[in-house]
Amino acid sequence: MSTPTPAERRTPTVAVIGAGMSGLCMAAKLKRAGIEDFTVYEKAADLGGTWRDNTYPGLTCDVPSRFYQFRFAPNPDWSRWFSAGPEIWRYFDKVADDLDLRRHVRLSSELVDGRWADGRWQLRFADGAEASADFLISACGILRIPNVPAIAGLDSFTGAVFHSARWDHSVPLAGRRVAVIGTGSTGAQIVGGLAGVASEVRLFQRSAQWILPMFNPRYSRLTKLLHRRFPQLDVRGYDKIRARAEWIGSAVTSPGPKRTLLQTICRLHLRRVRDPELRAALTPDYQPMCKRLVASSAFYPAIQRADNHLVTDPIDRVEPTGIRTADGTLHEVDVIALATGFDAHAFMRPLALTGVDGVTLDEAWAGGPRAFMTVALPGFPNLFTLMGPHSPVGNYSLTEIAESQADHILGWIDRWQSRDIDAVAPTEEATARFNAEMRAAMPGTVWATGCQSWYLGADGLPELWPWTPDLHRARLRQVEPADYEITAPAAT
Ligand code: N01
Repeated sequence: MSTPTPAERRTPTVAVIGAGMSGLCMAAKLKRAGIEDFTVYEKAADLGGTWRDNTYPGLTCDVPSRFYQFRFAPNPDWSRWFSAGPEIWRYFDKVADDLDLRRHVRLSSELVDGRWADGRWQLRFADGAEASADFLISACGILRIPNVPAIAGLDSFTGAVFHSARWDHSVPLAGRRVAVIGTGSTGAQIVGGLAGVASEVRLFQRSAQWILPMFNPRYSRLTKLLHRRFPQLDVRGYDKIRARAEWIGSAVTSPGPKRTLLQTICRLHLRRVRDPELRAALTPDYQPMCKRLVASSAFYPAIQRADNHLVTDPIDRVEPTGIRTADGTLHEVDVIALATGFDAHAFMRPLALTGVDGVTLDEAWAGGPRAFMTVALPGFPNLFTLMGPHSPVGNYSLTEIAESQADHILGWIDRWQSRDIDAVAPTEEATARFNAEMRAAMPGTVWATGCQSWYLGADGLPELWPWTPDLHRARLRQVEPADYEITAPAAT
């Protein structure tokens, strides 16, 4: 078949689910590829995803600002090495404006059902609206559905109680007693953020966390000026930090001196806690980096304040005026903040998807979420995922991962435009082989060294990309046609 002329190339209709970081990344890449017929369906009334939902005190992204941005959308104006949540939200908002993405975003539009029928995705929304698309791209985010723990009596509490991702800003905190449940990245940041604001903070710790120090200087006016004048500096900064982040990534995925060095830094950092009893209580019983590493220079000073308390006795129940621990103590508080994490295995669910032969996503994922190369699902043609199962989501920048995945997806859309394909999905064999390869590589990762975390699947094994982010990028660039079931257009 001869190569189609530009005029013969087809124009696809693309539906993207979610206007958070990765949905906006996909939208920007589509636009840059000259594709205009796309819609980003967003369930909420505003764009921004995780940066819209998370507004808790102390929220700071622990990935450097210069690397937590799109490589194609430099930002000379970052105020610090690590940015606070509202600044990042503003960045994505500005990207949407600068790249004219907003008119493609349909807000308050929750996709509830998608079916592959007659070579297209047939879509139905919560408000009854319908649409169809040649490609369906899930950019729903991973840490989206709050995990509200089943603690007895939680409903009986007479003060305010809310999850960290649903922070209730109408509740005053100044001079009040606040309980924080959970010691992940979120809990650690909230404790730092509340220091000196609340009259007392009680941190309920089920497991201690290793914490990497995070120095956070301001960018000078001169740096901002230079970056505005020479945008290449921004890209160079991005690449430099990416190389450093790759270095950390390889420490996580294979044992050796790099891992030992990072673990030693965490152990030395813990020495900032002067009281031996408190230090012992804050010392985890597993290797640093087994859970996602928390990065904070504010946490240890905050937890050592006289008005803050670490509670390590297990929670027995919540009562109208506070939290009763197993030792019988009632910890009276005015506010309970649940920093208890998310359902990291839902991905695009509860959205109902039906692929080839009427197979539903729930059926396909009965044994747990799985994908081929983090981006595609067997039996679900022309469906792609950003931040899908097995993405390398550790302490690395998700913006970079989203870009690699979006570029891969664009490659398939380009083949569709050129009339090389009508539909594509990975084969069952390739997906099974990829999952087996992943499992074989897991024992080398630090996540498999014995701890509980959201990285683990139902069978207790980690579910993340077990190699370096570098390899993720490289493998998404190499498409092996034999790994895919491709429907070619009918000959004319
Ligand atoms: O959630 P988590 P998170 N009773 O799942 C505890 C990203 N993030 O929101 O460890 C008592 O890590 C649970 O205890 P245990 C980042 O990827 C990024 O903090 O299971 N405690 C744990 O301490 C991060 O990894 C940034 O024993 C209960 C905590 O709650 C991810 O979000 C900032 C409990 C949950 O920790 C999730 O972090 C913040 C119960 N019933 C977050 N149930 C950046 O800066 C759970 N816990 C980029």
